[in-house]
Amino acid sequence: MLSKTGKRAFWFAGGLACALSLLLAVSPASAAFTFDWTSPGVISLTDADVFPPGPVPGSNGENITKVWWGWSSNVHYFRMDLAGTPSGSDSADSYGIHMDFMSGSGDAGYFGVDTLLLSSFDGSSYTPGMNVWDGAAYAPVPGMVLPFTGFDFQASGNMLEWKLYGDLKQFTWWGVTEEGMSFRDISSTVVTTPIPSAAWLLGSGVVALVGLRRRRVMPV
Ligand SMILES: [Ca+2]
Ligand SMILES: [Ca+2]
Repeated sequence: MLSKTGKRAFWFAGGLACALSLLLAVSPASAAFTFDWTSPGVISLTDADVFPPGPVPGSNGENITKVWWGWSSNVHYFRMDLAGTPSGSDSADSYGIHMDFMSGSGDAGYFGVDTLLLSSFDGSSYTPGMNVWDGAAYAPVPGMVLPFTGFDFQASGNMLEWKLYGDLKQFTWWGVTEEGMSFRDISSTVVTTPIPSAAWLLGSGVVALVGLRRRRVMPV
């Protein structure tokens, strides 16, 4: 039997172990968005470094090896894996997700791409931003004119992640690295399927309800 003090020490030790394991679980070394890249519906494409779709990169820090997309609760997650961690001497000056989700809008000379999620790299840190085709050029978005409510970015070694808040329809995108305004690497095209089965079920439920209501008010 443990004494009162012994019991207290036991629970304290247990609590400490729990707290430590929690700290380890969220340790910044594995900092990443909470998104689970093994969840159903995730698309991942390994980049083959062929032309097309993109030029062969000049260095590991510019070389896209894999791109990822996932969707959860009105948030789109994009991920770009590189052959090496970008550094001052081995990097692209821009890492981006180039998207086309609005038909009839976008640069006709660039496959109708209308939205760029960009992260400029200065050799040590990233500056994220979003540019949208304004009819003549890709310009920073003054507030969210698109169906987005915001975006987020973070990098962990050779893994870059963008998080885009908003409900979008199906769209296409690819990962791009650029140096001095010229492409270094372009990944294969990803076509998203952002409507999960739960939303389809809800949608058909709403349709059924509307049908039911219509039938009820139909004159006899
Ligand atoms: Ca590549
Ligand atoms: Ca477009």
